[in-house]
Amino acid sequence: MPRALITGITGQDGSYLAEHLLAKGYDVIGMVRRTSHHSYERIDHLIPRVRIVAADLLDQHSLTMVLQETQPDEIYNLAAQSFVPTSFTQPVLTGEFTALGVTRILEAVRLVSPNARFYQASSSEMFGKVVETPQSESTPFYPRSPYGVAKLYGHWITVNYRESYNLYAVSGILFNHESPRRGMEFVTRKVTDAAARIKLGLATELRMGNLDAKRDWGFAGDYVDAMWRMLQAPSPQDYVVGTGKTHSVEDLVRVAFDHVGLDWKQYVVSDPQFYRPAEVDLLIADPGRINKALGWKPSVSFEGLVKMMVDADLGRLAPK
Ligand code: NAP
Ligand code: G4F
Repeated sequence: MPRALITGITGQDGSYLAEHLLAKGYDVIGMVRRTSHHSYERIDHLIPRVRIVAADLLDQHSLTMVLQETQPDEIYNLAAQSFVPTSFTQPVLTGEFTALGVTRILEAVRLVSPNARFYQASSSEMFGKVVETPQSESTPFYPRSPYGVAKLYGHWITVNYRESYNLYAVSGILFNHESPRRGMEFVTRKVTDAAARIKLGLATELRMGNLDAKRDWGFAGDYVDAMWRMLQAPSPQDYVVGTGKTHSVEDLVRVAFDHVGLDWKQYVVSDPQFYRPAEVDLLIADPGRINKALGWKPSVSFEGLVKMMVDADLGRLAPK
């Protein structure tokens, strides 16, 4: 039975990846950081099928000890400070988690588990102010936030450890992926939750930032399969993962409100607090490499994704 260690198992992707690997017969170990209360809402249903171990991206010794104790065959490094606006208000902490945290775990891999296969959760935010459209593995990077800059460090240190120490280490450059388990502050979930609340009479308006920004949005359940495929390939390579289609935030709002039979223009209010110091205007993936080399394709359309999320929020919020 292959053994996998997932950092960030309590997050959106960690929960889907744990389900995916359990279904494939893996022994799954999830790394969590110590908090005063458990944040296991996304993985409650998987316990005790996954083993939980404690460590922190800030603490080198704890990462080394986890690898020594668990001896995984595959390591998925999903843990990070992942919210772009927080990276503007907490840029140093974001760098510690999202940039240097990658070096810490790679150091542990190099010293303790050099034969393990390593996946780094890189991001389309690294393309930022895009210099080419669509964006592929060869597109130059131009990050636009401390988060994007930190992810770029994590990306290059992964490439560097692969080339320097011959590790099987890959970087998946994933475009935005969403689900009913998405954190509430990200735009998709904020919108689907608000559409459901307004429909049910629990809210009266939705305060938003830039409606013109465009993203390549897919379903998180599809993207964890791409992560797994990358670690099964005969040789380590980096891949862009996205749908190849882009939509504006306004499209997102329209589809969500249409789905509950409401006119979005009557409820959406522009609020300066949700605009960013620097914006990423347009992201759209060229997923040609992963399509061809690993046979990966997305299974959920943009409209299907938004409706799935609205329906899940309606189901959660409706009176029982
Ligand atoms: P998420 O829901 O924000 O989950 C982040 C995870 O990291 C949580 O489990 C969190 O634990 C953990 N974490 C944060 N700081 C930590 C620390 N110091 N030590 C240990 N664990 C820590 O993120 P996601 O959407 O699942 O994304 C997974 C990864 O993919 C992230 O690295 C993200 O940056 C990257 N990514 C995401 C997308 C996307 O569209 N979702 C696209 C490209 C790349 P707590 O529960 O304790 O907070
Ligand atoms: O949902 P978002 O906060 O995601 P963003 O910034 O694209 O980052 C996400 O995707 C990245 C992959 O490209 C990940 F690496 C990262 O970890 C994260 O998962 O915002 C999407 C867009 C932005 O252009 C933002 O300005 O929506 C716009 N937006 C407009 N109004 C808003 C809002 N975003 C949020 N969060 N809240 C608003 O009210």
